[in-house]
Amino acid sequence: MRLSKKSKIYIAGHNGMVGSAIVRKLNSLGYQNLIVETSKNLDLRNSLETESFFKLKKPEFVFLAAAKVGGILANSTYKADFIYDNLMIQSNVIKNAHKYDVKKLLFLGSSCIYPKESPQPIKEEYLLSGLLETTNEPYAIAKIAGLKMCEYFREQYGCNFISAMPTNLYGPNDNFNLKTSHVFAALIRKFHEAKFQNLSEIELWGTGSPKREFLHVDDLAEALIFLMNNYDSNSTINVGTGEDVSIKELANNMQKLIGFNGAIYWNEEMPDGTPRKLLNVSKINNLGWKSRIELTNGIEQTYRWYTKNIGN
Ligand code: GFB
Repeated sequence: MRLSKKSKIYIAGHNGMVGSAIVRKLNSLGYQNLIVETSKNLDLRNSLETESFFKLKKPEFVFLAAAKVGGILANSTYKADFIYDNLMIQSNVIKNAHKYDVKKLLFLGSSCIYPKESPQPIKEEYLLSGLLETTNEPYAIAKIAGLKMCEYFREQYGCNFISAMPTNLYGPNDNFNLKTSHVFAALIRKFHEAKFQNLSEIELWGTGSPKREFLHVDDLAEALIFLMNNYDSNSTINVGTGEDVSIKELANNMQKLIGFNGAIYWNEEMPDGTPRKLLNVSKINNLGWKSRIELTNGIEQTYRWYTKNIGN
């Protein structure tokens, strides 16, 4: 099953960082029949609204990139919202994709679905082999339910629903709100504002020793289209770069690139979260996809985008 240039392709969550990267990539590849709807006009947590949307639009392919997402503070603060919103969104989209005969659906999860103490790098088969990281357990449980729901709809109804588990993401259209953002976006904004406000010090969270793998959303979008065209298996598949850095290393790289000369205060009252979550990406690499955007280039590119679109 492959996308054709005329296929009716619904990108759920098209305004978010991941959804907008998928739309950009599909447009650049000449796919003309994209279906999108704002969350103002279509609340995917609402079953009736979601059903009438599918009944009307009848998409053939679905990228399920709509979700309630956030960094370590948001996830540990709004636990009920993270599990409820994500379960509702994904259940409504998956159920209606089946009911209205969607040819193929790709569900997006996250690397936080794996146990906190997984051996590194993390293989897909480590899923459910241990306790989850507490700071993002609600989100992780919702995403595990989503990938399992795709597997069970395939098993019971023969649906061609696949799921992909990306690592930590960054890039254009990220969320730069310091309370709800992920670390990459938070550091871009903190260093930028500190530089232009001539601050002598900025505060970062935790010890800086956890390690994270960072994948640019344009690489992810290319991987997801690759999987939509080449992957039809029932088990989930990791998407990442295969390399990680400590938060401290990331901060030092960004501080140099952005040109902030002040000090960094590491507030250890804030949680570190999972010590490490480097993905084993040999499965997708063996299929024929590898990430291309190096982290240093990615930081430069994202900071340029930030200063042009937000930080001016
Ligand atoms: O990206 P982040 O918020 O989430 O935090 P996770 C990564 C690391 O960066 C943590 C540290 O150790 C944070 O303490 N950090 C340092 C900061 N300074 C900051 C800051 O100013 N802001 C933020 N946000 N972090 C997320 C999950 O976990 O990973 C999500 O909560 C999702 O559900 C995502 O799975 C991929 O990487 O720890």
